[in-house]
Amino acid sequence: EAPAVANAGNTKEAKDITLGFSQVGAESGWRSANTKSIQDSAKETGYTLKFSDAQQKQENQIKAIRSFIQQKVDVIAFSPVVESGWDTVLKEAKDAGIPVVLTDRAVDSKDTSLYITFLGSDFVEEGRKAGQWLSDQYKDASEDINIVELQGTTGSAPANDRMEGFAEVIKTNPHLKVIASQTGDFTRAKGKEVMQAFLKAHKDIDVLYAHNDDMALGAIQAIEAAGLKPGEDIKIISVDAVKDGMQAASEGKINFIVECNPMLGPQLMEIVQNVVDGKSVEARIVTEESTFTSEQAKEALPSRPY
Ligand code: GYE
Repeated sequence: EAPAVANAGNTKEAKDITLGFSQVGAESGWRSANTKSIQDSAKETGYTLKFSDAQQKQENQIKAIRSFIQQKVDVIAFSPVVESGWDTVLKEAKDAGIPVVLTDRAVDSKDTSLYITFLGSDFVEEGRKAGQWLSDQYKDASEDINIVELQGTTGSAPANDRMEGFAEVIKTNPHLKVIASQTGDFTRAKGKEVMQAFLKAHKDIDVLYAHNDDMALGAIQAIEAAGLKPGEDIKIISVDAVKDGMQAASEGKINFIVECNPMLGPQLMEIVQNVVDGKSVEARIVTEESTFTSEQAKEALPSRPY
């Protein structure tokens, strides 16, 4: 028997609860782990999941949300590819009486009544952790340290915030200089391509800060192809701590990884349950995360779940 839940006097069995989820895409290892977590958790709870992949395009997400509204799902959840431009469609959901949950990425809407809660990481804090490690590494530097930055998807919360947190911390050390910063769209292919261009344009790159592991992994290919040693000739910091990233870290090719947890499924299903039950939900739910040096990555790798 599926557990019954109540909504304003009506009881609904788990199997009668439908969640519409609009995913960003399949751009990275993080995203694949996130999708799997959501699909597995929906199955476990017995909810019906309508899952839609937007292929990194906002217009596809807006279409998916409109279709969820038409299908009268019980709850809509989505991970907004970029921060701005959501007010109209979120108002449509609100007018239809369908609660919306933001997962993973934030929106910049002033009207916070347009969604119930935002479940995800603190990306500014992730950027600060990356900057702090670097700042500590070079606290005695007497010359300029040239940093190149591979940004995530332009206009996305993690790209904006990881850039901001990092900049905030490294500015306390005047020798840390970001000499180039460009988007690699969170993908391996673009990370490689942009790093190739960085290497052509700048002869003296000391550090790469990549907003995710996949871009760092692409950049590592470009660095090796240029006859340089990743992790030695160029120090590398990235964010996520997915398996391939942790593998590269354990081999010393990535020096420091800031963890970003993609396993949001179980918490999302709990939120859906509470929303359907008419219970109150916290407006912001932050996931817990740590960091890994190469040595710590080597130790943690065998027991990483994703
Ligand atoms: O870091 C990156 C993915 O929004 C936190 O998106 C997520 C980011 C993650 O493509 O790998």
